[in-house]
Amino acid sequence: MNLLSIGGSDPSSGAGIQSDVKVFSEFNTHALTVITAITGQNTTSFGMIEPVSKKILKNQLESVFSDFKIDGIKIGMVYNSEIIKTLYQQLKKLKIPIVVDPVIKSTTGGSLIEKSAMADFKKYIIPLATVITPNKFEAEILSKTKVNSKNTIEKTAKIIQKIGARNVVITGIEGKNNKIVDFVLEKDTEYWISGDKIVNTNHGSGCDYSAAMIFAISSSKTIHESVKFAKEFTYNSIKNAKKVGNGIMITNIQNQDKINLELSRAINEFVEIKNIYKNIPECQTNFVYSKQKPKSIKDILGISGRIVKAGEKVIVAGNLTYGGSKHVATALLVVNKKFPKICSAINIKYQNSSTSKIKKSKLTVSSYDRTNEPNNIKNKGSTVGWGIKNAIKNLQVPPDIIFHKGDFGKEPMIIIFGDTPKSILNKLLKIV
Ligand code: PXL
Repeated sequence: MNLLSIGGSDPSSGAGIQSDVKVFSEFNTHALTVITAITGQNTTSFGMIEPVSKKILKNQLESVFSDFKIDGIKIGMVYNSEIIKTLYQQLKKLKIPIVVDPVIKSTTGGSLIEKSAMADFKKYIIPLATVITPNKFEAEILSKTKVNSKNTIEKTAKIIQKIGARNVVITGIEGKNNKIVDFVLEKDTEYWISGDKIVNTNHGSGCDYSAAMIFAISSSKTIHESVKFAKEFTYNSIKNAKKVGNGIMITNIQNQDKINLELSRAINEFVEIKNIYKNIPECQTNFVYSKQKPKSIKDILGISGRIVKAGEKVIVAGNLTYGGSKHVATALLVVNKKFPKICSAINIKYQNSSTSKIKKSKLTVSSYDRTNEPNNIKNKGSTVGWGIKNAIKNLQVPPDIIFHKGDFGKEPMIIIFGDTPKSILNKLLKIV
């Protein structure tokens, strides 16, 4: 996946373009950048701003758009009217998701947009937004409304939606009991998403939020899922913030839930494998990754929906959640009990062409026969556990693949096993 960040350069790498490159890379996507302005700043003070010329801005845009398929765009600092109008000319005809982070002031006090450009920002940039992510302060300025109650937050979001953003997420509202709440206004619904508050002053959290948001939306997550994803990602980045310079801390996107990140990355790669839709079974696909020594499927991360076929495309319908998969997670649990290194699995369609490829792959393969399944297990519905147990009974080394050829009304299936999601992809590419 290629994601484009349009914004300002921050030499401290806490925010702006540099921060977005870090976040996009963490998701294993390719980060493209178009720089609108160069700032001089660090963790203690904000120095100069020099906007780039229209000429080089246009040339940067043409460079990325003429070469790359871009899956999503994040717009951050835009600074002045000339930049805003130039961006609009390039972006107005696009049909890809755009997240607008309406940055107005930096934490250290710098103005990130000229006052005289606010009208053009509303006229040209806000209507480009699939999602706009103002904090309370930014929402007040955009809507010219003071936010001091639930009602005024809703009213403010509606004003911003009227200006042209399809979905509005007002972030970081102080809630009761040490909670931080985001308010979400979609086309026809509105709701609040609450999370724990962390008290620290940091540089970069807004950028992390909107960057994670464009990744989630470009990965076909719904607005609701994307908000939850961005919120959790940002929570972790704030929790892990580091004092790198002499002033405020910089958010740190490392040390996120590694299981979640590795699986997200692998799912991303999986859906982009050419013609992979042909390998999605009727019951769809799940891809799971377990904590060490799982006790139950609650210790195994999986998609709460499935990876599904949509024509010749494959999309992820659902969220990564512990306990999100029953079938594939149960299979993994059984294998992991005997072979504790095996922590990841995916199910794909069994087809006649699979047999010869599996043979050639030299992977360790086992199988079970569903027609031998005792009736009491069939009726209880725990077939997969029974089948996998049978398939590994005589194995001395961990299985790479376990398949079955179905039963009356039951679809044949392959499950691939491995230590990590990445190793699953390597095995998968040998047999599809
Ligand atoms: O966090 C907003 C932001 C965005 N872009 C740049 C910045 C900042 C905050 O300082 O410097 C370039």
